[in-house]
Amino acid sequence: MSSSPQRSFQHRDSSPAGAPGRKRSRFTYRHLNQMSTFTTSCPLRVIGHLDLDCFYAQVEMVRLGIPEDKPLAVQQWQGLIAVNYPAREFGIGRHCTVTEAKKLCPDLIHQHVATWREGDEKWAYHPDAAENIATDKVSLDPYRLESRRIMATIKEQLPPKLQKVEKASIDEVFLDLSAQVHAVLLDRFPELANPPYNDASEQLPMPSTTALDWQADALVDLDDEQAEFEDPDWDDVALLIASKIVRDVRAAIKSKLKYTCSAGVARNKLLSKLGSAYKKPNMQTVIRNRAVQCFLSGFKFTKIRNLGGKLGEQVRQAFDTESVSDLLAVSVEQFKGKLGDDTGVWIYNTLRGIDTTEVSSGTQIKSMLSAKSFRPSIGTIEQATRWLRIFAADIFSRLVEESVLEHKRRPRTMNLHHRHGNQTRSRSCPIPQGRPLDEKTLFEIAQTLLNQIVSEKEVWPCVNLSLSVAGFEEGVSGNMGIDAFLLKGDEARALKEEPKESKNVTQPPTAKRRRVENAGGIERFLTKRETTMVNRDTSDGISGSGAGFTDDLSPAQALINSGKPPIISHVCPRCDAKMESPEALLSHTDWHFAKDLAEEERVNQAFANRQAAAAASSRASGQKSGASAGPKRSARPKKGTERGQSKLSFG
Ligand code: DCP
Ligand code: MG
Repeated sequence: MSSSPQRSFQHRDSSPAGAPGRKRSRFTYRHLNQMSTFTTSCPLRVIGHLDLDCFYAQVEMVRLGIPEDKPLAVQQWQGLIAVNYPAREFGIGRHCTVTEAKKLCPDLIHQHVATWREGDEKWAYHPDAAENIATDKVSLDPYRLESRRIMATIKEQLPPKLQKVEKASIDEVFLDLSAQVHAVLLDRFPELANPPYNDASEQLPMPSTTALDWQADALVDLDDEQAEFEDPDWDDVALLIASKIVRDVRAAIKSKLKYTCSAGVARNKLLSKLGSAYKKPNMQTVIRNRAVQCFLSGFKFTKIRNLGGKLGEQVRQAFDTESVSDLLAVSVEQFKGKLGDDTGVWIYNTLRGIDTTEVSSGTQIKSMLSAKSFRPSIGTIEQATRWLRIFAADIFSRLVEESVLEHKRRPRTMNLHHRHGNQTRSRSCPIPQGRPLDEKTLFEIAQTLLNQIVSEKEVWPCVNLSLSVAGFEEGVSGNMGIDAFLLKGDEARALKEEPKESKNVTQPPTAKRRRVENAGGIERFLTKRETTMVNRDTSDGISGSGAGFTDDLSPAQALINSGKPPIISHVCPRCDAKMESPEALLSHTDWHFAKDLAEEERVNQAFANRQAAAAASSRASGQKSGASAGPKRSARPKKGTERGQSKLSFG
């Protein structure tokens, strides 16, 4: 446990009024107190974001006992979905095919992901998986399992009553460290415990520490160079303590599970996430409050979460720039005029590093999907049924993995999606509540839906089948165990006789998409943590995290506090597009599939020329490590000594 990080700084004797001659802190006793309740508008808030380095690649390296310096990539069919840092030095990235990558680095180890094989009871690492795209389906279970072990290690490392941990995706975690840091502050600085005259609006004394030792952390330059010579305030001390906690968490993950991760520590989720990507691998970046504007100004705004897609493009067109600095000159009224009130306010805040999104510790999975695109297509109900078994097993194992059942939340509906040529059919029905739920039950319900679909004319050949469960809600009251959810086979069979709510979705995917795109307001662009878990052969189960609107540090707060939460959405793991329902997401992912096929054709053609050019340019640059900057890395140049690192000594 690291509830009380070792003293990484010393302090002089302090007095409640602060050291003689020094001004009072910018922060009040009320602000300090807000830390203990995770108040999202607290200006002393401290948030950590951890992102595993080349996650799937690390999982395979640890599993196979491959030394850290060996180049390795994780393969899915002929493509790469994760590339370790040694391999990135050869210019290999997710954009490469296996053949391209091997040309760049003949020693590359390329490990195919585990697959479910048609008719198998369980997924496995099949040596011939890449040649069996027709009969295999990717399983991401090994990574989900490791993701859970990482979460468990993080939670063990933090004091149980003071932690708030949000799993943001398969390899990302947010930590609200405010309450823990609050406890450490009171322990180390007893003068903070008693507000003078019981007046919570009284400013705190200045910290008795005049210099902080940030150890190996990357520190972002301050907005104003002179600010480096100013004494640290409590927000700096809070970030320092948080940074030590995060360092300890990372060390625990490394020592227990052998994985490295990078981290960002800042006052909110928006900034801490940018921080974790700032220096990779195995580094952590602290963004002090006085450094926020300088930090953000170095980015293209399209690097900021929720600004990478359509909204970012809209902003770029409206203001003819991609730079954060340029947009800082734009007033909130101008943003509102061009983008609408909500979006305008949200952008205005985001560009200033303002984000009060909560770190949410609950499991909020909204739906789960398991799907397979068939190349070649399948032509019989027996074949389709074999796939339904795999989908049911896949979804059930994820229900268990994600502790959905333990949290007494269970899906209320099941949907089966079937594609024949351009025609998509979809059937859904309720999953009976108050009765146990297991893999066999899921399969039997799916089979019922399939029977309904195939009773129609012209359903074969089928090019895509997707099974999803949705409508997760609280299961039962009281403390019934997981066993209580197990549904007996005969009850499941009885279900087949029950009337079913069904619908037939035959319109092309684009119709749905257009409807989503036309929905107005900022909500379209924002991701909430309620999410669809997707397991398709072309995607993963990454979920998103939310974005918020206000922060009470903002001078414009009164003007721009919309207080409107983002709506729930279903997020495409491929492109982050937000869909209104699992069905819309299915249509949308089908569209990706079609695009992938077209792209595959195009890539095959272009490949011979491209790989030669890539190899030549990588040799010419002679700068192997530069090539390791993945898509998530900041464009900011690396600096030698971090400002503040060497200068600061103990006071
Ligand atoms: N992933 C995927 N397809 C994508 C993006 C990611 O299958 N288009 C999977 C593989 C990654 C994992 O999700 O290992 C985590 O995604 P990240 O974006 O965090 O990428 P990595 O962890 O691989 O690299 P980094 O070190 O840049 O975080
Ligand atoms: Mg990662």
